[in-house]
Amino acid sequence: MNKLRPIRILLLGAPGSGKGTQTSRLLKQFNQLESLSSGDILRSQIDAGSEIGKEASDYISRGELVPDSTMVSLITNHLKTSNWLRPESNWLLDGFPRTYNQALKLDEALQGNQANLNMVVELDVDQKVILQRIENRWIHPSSGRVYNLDYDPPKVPFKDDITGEPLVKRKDDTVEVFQKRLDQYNKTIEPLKEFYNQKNILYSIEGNTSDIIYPKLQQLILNKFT
Ligand code: G5P
Ligand code: MG
Repeated sequence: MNKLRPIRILLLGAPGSGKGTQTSRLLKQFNQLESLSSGDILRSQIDAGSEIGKEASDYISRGELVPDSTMVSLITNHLKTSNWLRPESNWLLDGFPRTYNQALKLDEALQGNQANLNMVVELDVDQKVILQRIENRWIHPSSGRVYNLDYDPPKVPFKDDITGEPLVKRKDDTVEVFQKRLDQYNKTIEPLKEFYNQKNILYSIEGNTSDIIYPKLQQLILNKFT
């Protein structure tokens, strides 16, 4: 898979649509890819007790978005320190940008370095099937690995497959907060999609399971980047 053109993908999708799940599958298949999940970064800042973590914690537990200015500086810093602002870099973003304003700022940072996004994929999953997934989700906080007690259970109950460390529940995975996250997503997604549609890099993949979506996603990438 190393002969592909540089791949720079953004995954869009409602909370629980499977962005993290698709990301781990893509990383296994396309070994030149690295990924960045804005939610994982925020959760690690919270665990570390940093200033950003303290600020973000309240927003996250209420199911609200962390302010754009905080997100833009956090993520652009990460892009710089990871040396991703290069024309030949390959990476995948999960969860950032998720407002029009964040998209504009990211675009500025990328354009100046000839490292534009070249594919934006919306995971289009019926929102009625998502809630149950969230109630059964357990995560390994330090790696971001995601499990589901029904769909993708750990080999040993409540332990991470790789490290054996305990799995935890996310504080925002309650019915009430989840509904707010979903409402928030529905309110902000259209302008974001329109922004990338105008650049002709927006794709949408429909499917009510990750097993239906993954082969389509894989094919889309192979078609576009080979
Ligand atoms: P996050 O962390 O970015 P969300 O809400 O965007 O959170 P989330 O919940 O992480 O997205 P996901 O990654 O799309 O969902 O889904 P996933 O974890 O892969 O799958 C969900 C569950 O379903 C898992 O248990 C998985 O195993 C299971 N599953 C997957 N596929 C299937 C299937 O086919 N069938 C079944 N049965 N199960 C399946 O953001 C969190 C918060 O951080 C802040 C906000 O406060 C946000 O609410 N934040 C930002 N704020 C402002 N700007 C930003 N850019 C921000 N980014 C984060
Ligand atoms: Mg996620």
